[in-house]
Amino acid sequence: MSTFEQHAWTQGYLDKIRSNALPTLLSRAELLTDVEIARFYNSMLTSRLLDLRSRLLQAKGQSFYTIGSSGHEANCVVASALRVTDPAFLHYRSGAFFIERSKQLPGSTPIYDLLLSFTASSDDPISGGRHKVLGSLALSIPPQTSTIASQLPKAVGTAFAIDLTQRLGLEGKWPADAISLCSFGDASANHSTAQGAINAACWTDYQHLPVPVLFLCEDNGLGISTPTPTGWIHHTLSPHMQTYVADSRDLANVAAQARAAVEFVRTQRRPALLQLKTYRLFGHAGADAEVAYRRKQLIESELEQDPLLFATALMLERGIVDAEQLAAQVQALDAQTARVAAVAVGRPKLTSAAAVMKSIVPPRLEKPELPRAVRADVLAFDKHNLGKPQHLAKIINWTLHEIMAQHPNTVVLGEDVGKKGGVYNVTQQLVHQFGNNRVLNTLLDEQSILGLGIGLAQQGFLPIPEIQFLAYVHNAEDQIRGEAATLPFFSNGQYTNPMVIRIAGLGYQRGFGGHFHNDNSFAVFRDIPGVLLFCPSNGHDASLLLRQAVELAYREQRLVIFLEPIALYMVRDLHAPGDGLWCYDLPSAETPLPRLGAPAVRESSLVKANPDLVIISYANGFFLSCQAQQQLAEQGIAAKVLDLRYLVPLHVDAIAEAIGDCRKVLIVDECRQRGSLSEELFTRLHELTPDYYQIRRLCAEDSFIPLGAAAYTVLPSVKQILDKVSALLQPKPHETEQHQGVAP
Ligand SMILES: Cc1ncc(C[n+]2csc(CCOP(=O)(O)OP(=O)(O)O)c2C)c(N)n1
Ligand SMILES: [Mg+2]
Repeated sequence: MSTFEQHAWTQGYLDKIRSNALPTLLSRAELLTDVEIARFYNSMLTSRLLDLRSRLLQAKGQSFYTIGSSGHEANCVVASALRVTDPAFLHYRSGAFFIERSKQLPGSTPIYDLLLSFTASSDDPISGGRHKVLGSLALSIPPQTSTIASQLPKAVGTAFAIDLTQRLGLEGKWPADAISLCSFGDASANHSTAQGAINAACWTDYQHLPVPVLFLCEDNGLGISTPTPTGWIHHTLSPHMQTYVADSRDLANVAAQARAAVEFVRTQRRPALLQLKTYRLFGHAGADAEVAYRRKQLIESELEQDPLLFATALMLERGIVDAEQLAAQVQALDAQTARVAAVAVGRPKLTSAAAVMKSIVPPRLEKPELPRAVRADVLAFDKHNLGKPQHLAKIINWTLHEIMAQHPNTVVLGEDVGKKGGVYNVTQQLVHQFGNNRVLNTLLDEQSILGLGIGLAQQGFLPIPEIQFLAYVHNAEDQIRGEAATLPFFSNGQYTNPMVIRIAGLGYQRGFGGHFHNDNSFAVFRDIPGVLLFCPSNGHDASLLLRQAVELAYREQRLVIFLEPIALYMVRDLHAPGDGLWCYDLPSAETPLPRLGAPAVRESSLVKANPDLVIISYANGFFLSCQAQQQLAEQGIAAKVLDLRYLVPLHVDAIAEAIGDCRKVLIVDECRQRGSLSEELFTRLHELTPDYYQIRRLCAEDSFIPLGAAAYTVLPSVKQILDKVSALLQPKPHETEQHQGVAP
């Protein structure tokens, strides 16, 4: 649609009103009062004029997003059936829903707010100029990103969380009788994320657990250029839940179906589908040349089905206004959007990286210190082990017990975390101590687990989801990357989802599992702004780091990924069977938390004024480096070994401080040469003090991990560490100071 056509549309619309060239009504809409019709009409028209205005602004380089709601505006009727306190996770075509909901909150200024969003002004009350999103804190509309269907898992999670709050007698963000709404397109309904979320809702409902979520499918029959087969949405979705069907051209029909659907979900606390027939007008977005894939005739006949024309006809037919009054209303509203747009384009923009990045890290909250749990009580179930040094898995388990006792709003969730206690017993006994409302055995779907985590967090819980193996986070990573991590960013810090995601991972499991149970890449977390990644190698640090992660989530609303090296879960000995050197005491409640970003330092048993080299590692690599350290000491070489513990972000100053004056550095990274932390560490150390350090890397091969003993052929070993050390200490003639960072 060109600028000319946009003006032409308004003119043509006015002509239609004046000449009464409007469609025949499908019903007289007896159900609706005149006041309701006039309000819906206003929301629909406002949304339409804003769509057109956004395109006009874009033509002038003043607006940056033109995907609109034209033909979908009857979704405003659904908004009116809901309350402003019902969280709504919206499709990008739910503009009229947003406007209608604003009317439930006196003082709202939706036209200005939306225009600020289109024009990317830092005054935009939801995203602060970072994206065009439909969102508002006051209206309970968390902002959505552009990834279709990614909001469905958290909408389901939110629904579950609302009723969980009641079962646990806690205070939540959304009230006890709230319901969760998510809208999405018909093509989006096919996405595995949507299917997974709908399945998760139905799986929960099937077990008679409350999950009050309304799925609103805005079915325009197209996904960009791909038609949705006629009847497909009904065929694929309706067998699973109570379904309501409505046509946007008949507002009374939409109201009846929407009210019934909302009533059902609210009173039964069960999921339902509202299939709303919509019509996509003016192409997919501003830049979409629809004629390339759709017959002109079809485009024109779709324009005749325009729900706004039907609403217009209803206004006139019911005699709410006459044609001239209505035309005047349209012109007045159009003029108003033009005036407000003129103001919005002049409002400030984000002009510095610091301003853009301000909301990557959520704001810190002033929260009371919670009393620590009484250890003897919390861990009484394991009293014969208490007081004795333990391996990593048990110490994490004990720490989880203490955390859950201290923070009444923590919830542990994941596959098999209940009675089985997780694959490696890390969550054992928790369900017996805290009950199955706080230890949630989920279905097998990582997207739903993380979506539930986000929903719980938005409701005010402190969720601790578990992903069984690192390799299995990948098919759900968008829930972290595109949803959880971006929520504070796109809401200017107003919405947050603090949580601690525990993931068991990394390689070296003796003779077990092959690649997927020994995945040695966490590169996926390293480039997500704002996310923290902790990785302990031993029980002592694990306990402190887990407490710190929870503290950061509790107080600073942070999203922390807690990576646990599976191969070290049960390890007790370091050098020889029975030495018990990898068993640790549970740190006392008074033990101070480590300085964020500071590596743990393990000095050589060989005392020298200065170490001969420093080995930097983490997790299994740290364990192997400690073994190497002893052998080096026996050879008269003093190696200081650092355990990074905090992997994202890297605090290079703290690392350099721990290295001290030593120039020779070996990085032992159990992840692959390409994409592993070693690359960043090497670069950052070099950038910090150019050419000061003489650095070597020992990494895993760029390979997947095979089964059995073959696994060790591609992973760093103690022998390789020793070889690297000797190469580093006795450079060969061709290795010069400039020739650093040779791949292993
Ligand atoms: C996961 C993902 N894949 C692809 C896209 C690109 N994309 C944006 S909208 C869209 C079509 C969505 O169609 P539908 O769900 O029917 O919504 P409609 O635009 O028709 O309202 C696609 C493929 C995306 N945003 N997200
Ligand atoms: Mg569609």
